[in-house]
Amino acid sequence: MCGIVTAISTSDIVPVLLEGLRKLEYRGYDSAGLAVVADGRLRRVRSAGRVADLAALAAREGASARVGIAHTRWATHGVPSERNAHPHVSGGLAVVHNGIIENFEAIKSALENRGYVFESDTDTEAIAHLIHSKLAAGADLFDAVRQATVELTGAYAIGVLSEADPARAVVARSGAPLLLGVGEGGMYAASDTAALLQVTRNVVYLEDGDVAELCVGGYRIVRADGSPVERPVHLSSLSADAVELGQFRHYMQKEIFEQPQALAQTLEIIAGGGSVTPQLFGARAPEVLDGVRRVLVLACGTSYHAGLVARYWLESVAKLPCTVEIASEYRYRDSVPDPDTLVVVISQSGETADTLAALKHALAQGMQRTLAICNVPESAIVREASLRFITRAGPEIGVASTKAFTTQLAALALLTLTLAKLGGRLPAEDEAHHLQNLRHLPVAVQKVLELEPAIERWAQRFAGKQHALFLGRGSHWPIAMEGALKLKEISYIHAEAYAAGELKHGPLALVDKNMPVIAVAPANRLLEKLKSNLQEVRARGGELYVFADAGSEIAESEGVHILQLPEHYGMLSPVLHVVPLQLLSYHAALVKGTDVDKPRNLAKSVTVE
Ligand code: HGA
Repeated sequence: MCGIVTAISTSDIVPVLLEGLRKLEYRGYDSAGLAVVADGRLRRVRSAGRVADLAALAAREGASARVGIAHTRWATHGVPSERNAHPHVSGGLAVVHNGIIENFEAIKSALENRGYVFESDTDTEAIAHLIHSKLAAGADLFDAVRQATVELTGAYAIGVLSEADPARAVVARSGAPLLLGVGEGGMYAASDTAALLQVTRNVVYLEDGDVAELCVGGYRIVRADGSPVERPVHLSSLSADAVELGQFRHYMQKEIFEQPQALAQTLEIIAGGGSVTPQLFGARAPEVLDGVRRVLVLACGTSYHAGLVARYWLESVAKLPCTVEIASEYRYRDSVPDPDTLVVVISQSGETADTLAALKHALAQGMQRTLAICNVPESAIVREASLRFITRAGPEIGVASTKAFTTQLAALALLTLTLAKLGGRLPAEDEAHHLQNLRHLPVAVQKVLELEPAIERWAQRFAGKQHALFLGRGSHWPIAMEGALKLKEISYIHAEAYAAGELKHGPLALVDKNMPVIAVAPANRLLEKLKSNLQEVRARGGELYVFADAGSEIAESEGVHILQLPEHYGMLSPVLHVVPLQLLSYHAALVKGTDVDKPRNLAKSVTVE
């Protein structure tokens, strides 16, 4: 959340800052702003609107410069407004920030006592004045930033600029992502690689506690105590095309349709081989997985739903007890640590603050067997865990997660098979069968995508509703939860998911002709039970929208609408069944005219608690 860009170059950096913000806008879009030093003066342009509004404003003001910082905001402290938009200034100094400064009130009152006047409601402004106070005490810009960071608690990635010292920009990070871009004739920094592909693919990942000075000719990095440190330069494999919209109207739509390819790339690792091996999860996997007796999955949001599906797989196929917990709860709960538990953390970005903190909490409790399932190889969570599985979904820009979810499920299916095999519970013929199904998965998902026109018609019918109920059983209950979450996120229709057997214990009271009920109904051993629950809905006048599959045999009738997925898919059926629910929420949002890729109040890559 919040995107920052910093640039210093021999040519005008304003277009680079704006293009960087466009690529980072998925991280927050409450406001946007930039500051540059031009003709020896600090100039700031801010807009309470989107990056496009900022660009228009910057063009009107003729902003151009060789050094600058920029920001796109997801508000944590202070309402979205121009007054609270970054950069925040103190004298001739400007700061952009991603994160939360937990001790900002103490810093603020100390600085107010010294005469500093605060103009915004943000925590960030305290950073600006704090650095300014260090400059006033005689430190140079680089050292002033370093000294200030020592006093900050909480999370930050910052970019800093001073009109007194326009030959450099300074950046620092702790607990929020930040990387440097090493360009020809310029140095850059940003919250994510996508913002820098326009100028360079040579990137340097900063570590927590690093402070870096950027000049036209190069950079240096120090630790909080001032000691110099070297960080390797990586060549990013991300192509600029991967973050372009292309023929699609929205990133969410693009990413839904990229799922066959994303799954194929993620599963390439087993494309040729005839068996699963622990090494799929990293070189240390044989040692880390040996003797694992239970699994604890920690995640948030959509990734949490992936964990809930995996619980059914791990318990039924690998016969390992599995608990799935919301990361923000686990990190503050008194739990009983067990060193033989494999802790699996799941996060698209690998920067999710609560998931990272939950992982650190588990490690601090002595749970050393850890696995990260992530879509970003160099992310904080991947670096922290002992094992890793990188989903190869490609960049996910749409705030509503889609291809990250299905590729996480593919990774969790491989984990299930691996643990089952290590436990002696996977006969060779079962393994061959599961692997064959996994290899066929991209084709099966492709066929489900062909249901789009029919789903579009359904979306027309219930986009006008205020509420919706989603029902599922077994491993499809979390799929119902994911369908409800998608609908809430982007169409703002209030949606709840229930294990279908729970209906009669309360939610049935809500059912009438105005409450559409969406059921996930594959042909498995729970289908007959589910059919009875659907009868209970029909008996109360509720309208049913049922996603069945080739074997479900549920007939269309008045008030019962059926869409049939082309094939039944055994253990992996949840991967197929989530796809129509993604399409349903996408098309409901289109009918309602909401901003699909930038839903209100939300943003992606949740780097704050
Ligand atoms: N706390 C700052 C930055 C917010 C942020 O990083 N969000 O993800 C603010 O509220 O402006």
